[in-house]
Amino acid sequence: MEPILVYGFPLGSSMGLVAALEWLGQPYRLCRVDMLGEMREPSYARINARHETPALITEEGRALTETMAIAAWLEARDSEGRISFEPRSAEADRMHQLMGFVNTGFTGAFVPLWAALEMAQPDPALQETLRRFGAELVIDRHDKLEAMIGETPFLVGERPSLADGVLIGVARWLEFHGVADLERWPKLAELRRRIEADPAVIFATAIENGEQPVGSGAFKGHVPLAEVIERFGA
Ligand SMILES: N[C@@H](CCC(=O)N[C@@H](CS)C(=O)NCC(=O)O)C(=O)O
Repeated sequence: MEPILVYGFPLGSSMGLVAALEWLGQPYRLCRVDMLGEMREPSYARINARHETPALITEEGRALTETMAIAAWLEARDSEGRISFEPRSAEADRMHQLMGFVNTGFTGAFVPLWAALEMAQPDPALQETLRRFGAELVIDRHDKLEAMIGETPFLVGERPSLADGVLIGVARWLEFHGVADLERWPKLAELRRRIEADPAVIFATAIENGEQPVGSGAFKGHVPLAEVIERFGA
């Protein structure tokens, strides 16, 4: 069977992995999950006990969670070097370094902002503190990412890689939370424009929006969440 990427909407980090699947060009399916609804239901724990997306159902039907593990799974199947680089090369090391930074400090910086937004029992004073703290963290992590961006068109080299995919699903949260003007980080602004203009990212964004875009041909359709849970859940 084709692997199935379980992706979350709205604004899931998983969007970048959908783009990576398009770049990879091997047959895959998708499973769409409303992160504000069905992902919180007890049955979703059978796919990910931490109630998070993304998750990947492998060709053997195993549920694999955590972005970095899914990225490693994709990299291991990238025999044509479409989304990654020669093992043990400087490019491969840099790609892993950037993915590690984006998936930890950069992504984590947004946690206080999400917490303030999604607080079940509103607490204006705490929410204001979280927003201020989150904005400081996000700006600091953007400063650091800006300093890590080199002179190449994409994060590592001339073409998009897993590092660009992991970044692009998360980076748009800057605007969603209204933290700062992206132009404050000129290299990142240019990089994001380039990645966002890529056909695979346009495809992934349209999928997230519930549209039916025409992709590379690798996408073989959606599988309903109930079926994924029933067939592959723990
Ligand atoms: N460490 C996990 C974190 C995944 C994560 O935080 N996913 C978010 C969506 S991008 C999520 O599901 N959050 C739970 C929620 O929104 O309730 C990974 O890297 O895959």
